[in-house]
Amino acid sequence: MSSLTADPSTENVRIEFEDGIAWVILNRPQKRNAMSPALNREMIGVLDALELDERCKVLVLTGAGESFSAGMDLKEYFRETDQASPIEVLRVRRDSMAWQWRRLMYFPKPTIAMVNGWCFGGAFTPLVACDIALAADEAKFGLSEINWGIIPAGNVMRAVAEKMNSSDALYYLMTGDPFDGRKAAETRLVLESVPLAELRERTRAVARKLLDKNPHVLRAVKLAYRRVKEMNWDVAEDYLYAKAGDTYASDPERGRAKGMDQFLDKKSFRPGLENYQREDK
Ligand code: ACO
Ligand code: V55
Repeated sequence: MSSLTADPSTENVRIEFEDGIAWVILNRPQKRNAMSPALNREMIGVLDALELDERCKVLVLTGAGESFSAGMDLKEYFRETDQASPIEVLRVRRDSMAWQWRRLMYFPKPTIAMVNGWCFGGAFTPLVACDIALAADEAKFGLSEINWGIIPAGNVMRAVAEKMNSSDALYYLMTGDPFDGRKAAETRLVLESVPLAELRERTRAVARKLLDKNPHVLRAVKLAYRRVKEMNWDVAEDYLYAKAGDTYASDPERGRAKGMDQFLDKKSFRPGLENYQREDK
């Protein structure tokens, strides 16, 4: 099947395409979308497929029912692998980390986490690995690891350190207290929270903004940000000039030339306030 018709949905992950948006829905609502080894394995395949699927221009990660995700599946990911061979433990960890941050963080299209409900522990990793996180005011978050006797691993603690301000980070890591979407935004773990009834529409609006941009340049901006964040200023200067030249030279829609022409000559738009007029969106 061509990428225009194939359904990449799996047993535990549902995909819905809508006008350039791929809604990736963690789909074990009866288990609060806890991430099992099977779900993790499937998510690697889903990201592989969507990377090359033209119907996906922006990816939204969310959860079915009343949960975003209740974190790692305590039964299937932890208790059942306690009996498994060391190789099997390495395999389930690798599959988990492969999509939850490595693949997701460097996914070449914009990603939005839409936190519609419960979000605990392991779920913080894919949450932070998305470019933008939007939450429902009513969503409940928690670094619940301390409550059941483990330290946050699976790069959860690294994800917290990336986004959450450090006063809140230690408080919530050490107490395991749950907090809501508003608090998540206040700590900067997520960009913003809105009432649950408005979350989907707000997410669509942010996705549409991104859909209006030149996708070639958008990909370069995102990936360059991920790289530059780890660089010193000298290396960043060199990298960014090289990347800017390369991005312009390889841009199929010649955005930079159009932008200058439309502003300086046609005077048909102002780049400070809006995007240049694109022909083929
Ligand atoms: N792992 C495995 N099963 C889970 C998980 C999980 N993380 N979360 C929920 N479930 C299962 C429950 O065992 C239950 O299964 P059952 O119906 O077969 O008995 C079902 O989902 C529903 O769970 P309830 O607790 O009955 O749902 P409720 O809506 O009352 O509460 C809540 C939801 C608050 C999310 C609760 O399920 C919970 O505390 N889950 C665990 C959250 C957590 O601490 N996750 C681990 C973080 S640490 C880490 O990810 C490494
Ligand atoms: C977590 C912990 C893990 C893991 C994945 O805290 C996620 C969350 C202790 O191992 O493999």
